[in-house]
Amino acid sequence: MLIFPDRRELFIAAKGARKDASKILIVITDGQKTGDPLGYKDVIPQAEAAGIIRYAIGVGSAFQHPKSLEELKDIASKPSHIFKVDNFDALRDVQNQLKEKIFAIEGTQTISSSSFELEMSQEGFSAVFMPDGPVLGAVGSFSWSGGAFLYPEHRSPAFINMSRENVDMRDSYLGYSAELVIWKGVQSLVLGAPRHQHTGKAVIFTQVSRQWKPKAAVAGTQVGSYFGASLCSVDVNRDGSSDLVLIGAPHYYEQTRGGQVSVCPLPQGRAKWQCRVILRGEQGHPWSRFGAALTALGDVNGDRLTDVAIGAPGEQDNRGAVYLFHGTSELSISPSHSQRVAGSQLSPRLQYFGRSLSGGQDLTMDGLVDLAVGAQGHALLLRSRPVLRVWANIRILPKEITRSLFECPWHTSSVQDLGNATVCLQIYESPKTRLGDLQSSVTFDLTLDPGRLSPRAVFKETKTRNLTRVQVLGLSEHCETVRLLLPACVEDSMAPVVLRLNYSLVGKPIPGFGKLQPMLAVDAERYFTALLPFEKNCGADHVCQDDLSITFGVSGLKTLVVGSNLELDLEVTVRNDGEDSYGTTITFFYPPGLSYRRVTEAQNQRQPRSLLVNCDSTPTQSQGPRSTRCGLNHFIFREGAQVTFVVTFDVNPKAQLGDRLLLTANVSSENNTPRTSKTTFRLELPVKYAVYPVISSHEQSTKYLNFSASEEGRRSQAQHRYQVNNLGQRDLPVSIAFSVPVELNRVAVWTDVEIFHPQNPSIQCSSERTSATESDVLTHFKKNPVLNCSMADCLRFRCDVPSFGVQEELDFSLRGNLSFDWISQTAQKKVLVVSVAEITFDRSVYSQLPGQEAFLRAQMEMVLEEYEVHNPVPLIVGSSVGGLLLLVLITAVLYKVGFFKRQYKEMMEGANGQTVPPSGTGDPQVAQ
Ligand SMILES: [Ca+2]
Ligand SMILES: [Ca+2]
Ligand SMILES: [Ca+2]
Ligand SMILES: [Ca+2]
Repeated sequence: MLIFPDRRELFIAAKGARKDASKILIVITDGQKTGDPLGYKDVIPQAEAAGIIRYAIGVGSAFQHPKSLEELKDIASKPSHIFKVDNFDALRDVQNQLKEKIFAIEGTQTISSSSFELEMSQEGFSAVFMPDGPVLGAVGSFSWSGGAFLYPEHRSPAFINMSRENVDMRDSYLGYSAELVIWKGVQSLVLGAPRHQHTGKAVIFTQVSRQWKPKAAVAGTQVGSYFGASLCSVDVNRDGSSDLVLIGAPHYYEQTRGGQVSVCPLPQGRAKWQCRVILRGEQGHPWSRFGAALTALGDVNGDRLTDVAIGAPGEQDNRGAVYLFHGTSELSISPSHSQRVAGSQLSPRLQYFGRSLSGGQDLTMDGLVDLAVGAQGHALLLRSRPVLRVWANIRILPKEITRSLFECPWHTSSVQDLGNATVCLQIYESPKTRLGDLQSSVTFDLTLDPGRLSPRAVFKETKTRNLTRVQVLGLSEHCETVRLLLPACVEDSMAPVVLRLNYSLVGKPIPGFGKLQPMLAVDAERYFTALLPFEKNCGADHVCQDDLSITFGVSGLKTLVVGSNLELDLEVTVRNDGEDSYGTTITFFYPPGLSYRRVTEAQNQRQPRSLLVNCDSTPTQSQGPRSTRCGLNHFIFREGAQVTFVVTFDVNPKAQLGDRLLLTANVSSENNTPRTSKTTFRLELPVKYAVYPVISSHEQSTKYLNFSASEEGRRSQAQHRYQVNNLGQRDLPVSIAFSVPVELNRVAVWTDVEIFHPQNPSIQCSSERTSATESDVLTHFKKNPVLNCSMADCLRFRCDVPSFGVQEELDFSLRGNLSFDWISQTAQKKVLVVSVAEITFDRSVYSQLPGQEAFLRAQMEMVLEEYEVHNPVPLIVGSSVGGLLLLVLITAVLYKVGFFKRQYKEMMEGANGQTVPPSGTGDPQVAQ
């Protein structure tokens, strides 16, 4: 059935038809018309005349009938405008075909093209009032490139867009949001394009010779984030110029929170537009759409900086929430929110609370800005609470504690009146309201010497360090005076007595304003501190001029012997001949090799308290000079005071200090009195190094020879061996001198003497002859049968060891041929021949370890003895011919002179025809 519509009711201006719009009629029918008195012949010409384009859709099987089909042809303007479908579901396909055909008719010159200009512009999607006139966003214009129309008064509208400059703008939705920016009186327009290149963009347009041109743009970072869906310009310091634009990206995805807002300061000059701070909602709301709505609030916390509100309508299963962020003095927005108002706090039924916001107006007429919040089907008005701040002050009289009160030297201490402290509080509103006198309950705590173990002053009222008050105060100054006492003598009179005030405030609900309750500003100060100093003993000028001096000594030590003196004691005396000295410190400077060990009281000192000094060393590199700082335990070093103490340093036995040790000490204080010659003391101490070389005679030396007076011209080989060791802790150059008698009154004693030193080839030895100092041979030998270098001419060897190493051992042997003819001059049968060895080194640098001097010298004595020959048969020594009798005889002689058993046994073995071990000397008479 089809009832054909009346032309008089359709397509008339009264029903909304535009004069220039195409007129399209779609007739959907399931069969032939019935019950309509008018025929097609009556109505189709009217429709033709009105230019109505007609589509006919036949639904169902009726149209297999030729008559019915004919009817469709009558209805449709063209045969191509006829559609037939089997059922109503199939209409959906037709709808799509229709769309294409209708759009082509509507928007384009040619039927095949599908591009649009302003047909789908959705003008009014966003709106902002500019000084020139209103601006309406038209997101759908030019294939959803978008743009905005500005309607200036008395002029034709201007279309502001980017589509002709940049084909990439297609589907950008420019104009999705619009915001006005004013910089020094010049207006700019910011448009959001949240689908630009899928990440979104915001563009600033400025007017250049009456043309609106893009000036700067900033793009989003995440695909699908809808960056630019919301905009809000903010004049943070309220000087009339916008400082930044908030750009919302409500679909920005993070795992724990959805949506974010970029804080983008306006670009200056040709600078690139960049965003500095990112604002986010609380964790736990991935679908919150934080940033779906933005608004500038005005100043709600009283710091004269604009604050902003941000909607997050998707939080808590779309119940929604609104966040407050404060402006900062750097003309930005604090990245952490000051408050979150959840829709569920206000009503459990609210949905999408925060999907739209409008702030900055005072709708309640109380002087405080309010915030209108849109929710699904609701609009709510949030009002701000009055914010209070407190100004606090404490005056203490008298301004300092006089010395007579706190020093109390002789009389027993009694409680002293210190004076009065006047505590003042002034509560004030910020920002100002029109709410009249606001009352609040203020709690304030006063504490004396907070942080100290025991306070030096107390309140007269409580007799303790604490005093608490709770009072209801209005917006006027409140002052209160409390009295202070000094209960005992004061040990520390340097640091002033501290009086600390802590306060808190709870606003009283304002009568007639529901539950509106003032509050203390979040960032308000909550304490105040006053100081009560002690009078200083610094004369009428109140400037303390100390006069410090320092001296020290090393108590009798003339030379520091490194390796022997393991500790070095400095006895230090510090005096103050001026006014009181504060924070007196003594600093010692010394070379590495010394290290600070301890400080002790000087003996026999009359000092009032036990130890007055403590020291610590600043850790330093192993190289370079070192220092130790010592402070007096008592902070004030009084006028006329003196302190003596002993600082002990360890001396490293391996230290290299050169030939002099320089120690410096200076004394200083916090008085900052200029230094004088008395504040620095220097001491130079000669330095030597302890060494421990030792020399000893070796067992393997010739100790005994005998001879017979008849053996004229016989000579025997003799050797003297010496051993030298370095038992000390450092290397040193040494010289070793050996003296050997070689001639007595021009008769040879020891000839062809040579020196051997097998170990060290770097040793150089030289020799020289020395003359006898005594000449009276008979008298000398009668007294003392010893041939030494006072009687004999000697050969003196001098061997230089350039570096005698630690633990090194050197062997020296003196070898030569000993004659016996000289002995007849002495008229003795038994004489001693002595060689002497001596170690020398540079005594200006080194010092033998004390008590070990004797080991620097050694001597070797060799006994020469004449024997009687009873048998006229010459004794042939060493001959291969020898009978048993002779051997027995020799053995007997040797036994008599102390020949020991091992060699006797060997000789006995030799006599028995066994192998004789080769003898080094070939002389059986040599005792070894
Ligand atoms: Ca500003
Ligand atoms: Ca503020
Ligand atoms: Ca208000
Ligand atoms: Ca003075």
